[in-house]
Amino acid sequence: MPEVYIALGSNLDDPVRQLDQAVAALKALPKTHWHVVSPYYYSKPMGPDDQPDYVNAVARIDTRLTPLALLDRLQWIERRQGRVRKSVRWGPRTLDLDLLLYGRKRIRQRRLIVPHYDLAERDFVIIPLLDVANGDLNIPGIGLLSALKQKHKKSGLVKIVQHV
Ligand code: A4P
Ligand code: MG
Repeated sequence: MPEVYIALGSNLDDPVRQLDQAVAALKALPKTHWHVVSPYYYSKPMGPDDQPDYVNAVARIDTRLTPLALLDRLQWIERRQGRVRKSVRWGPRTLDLDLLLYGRKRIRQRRLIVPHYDLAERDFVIIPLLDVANGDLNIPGIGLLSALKQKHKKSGLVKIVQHV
C-alpha cells in the first residue's frame, strides 16, 4: 500500500478540537491503515494576516483508496466539519486537509496536484512532516526531505503540548 501523507490545518472554531475530530475521521477511512499524527503546532497565518493563528499537523496513513477517492473522502470530512469555501484566497477555515504525498506518484490533474504544489515552502508542513517521516523520504520532483530541514530550522512554529 502506498505511504500517504496528509496535512491538517484549522484556525476557526476550536482548531485543536477540529484536528482531533479530523484524526478520528482519518482513522475510520476504509481500505486504510492508520499510522501516526505529528504533534500539533501553532503557526502564523500565511496569506491575509487579519485571521487567527492556525493549528497544523501532518498524518501518515497507508491506503488502497485511489488518489481521487481519497481526495473525495478528505473533502467530505472538511464539509462535515463545517468548511465553507470562500473566494478569499488563503482565508480562515475550520478544516483544511491537503494530500501532500501519495507514495512515489506524481499527479497533475484538474482536481489534484501531488506532491502538493507548495509543500517545500511551508514550515507548517515540513516541520510536522519531519516528525512522522524519515529524513530519507524522497519527495518526487523535490528530493530528500532532510534537505528541507535547514531551510525551515528557524520557523516560528510553536509545538502544542498534547493533553491526554
Ligand atoms: N487540490 C489540488 N491538489 C490538491 C491536493 N494535493 N490536496 C484542489 C488537496 N486539494 C488539492 O482547495 C482548492 C482545490 O485544490 C480543491 O478543490 C482540490 O481539488 P481548497 O481546500 O478548496 O482551497 P484552499 O485550501 O483555500 O486553497 P489552497 O490554495 O489549496 O490553500 P492552501 O494551500 O490549502 O492554503 N497558514 C497557516 N499557518 N497554516 C495553514 O494551514 N493554510 C492555508 C490554505 C492558508 N494559510 C495557512 C494555512
Ligand atoms: Mg486545501
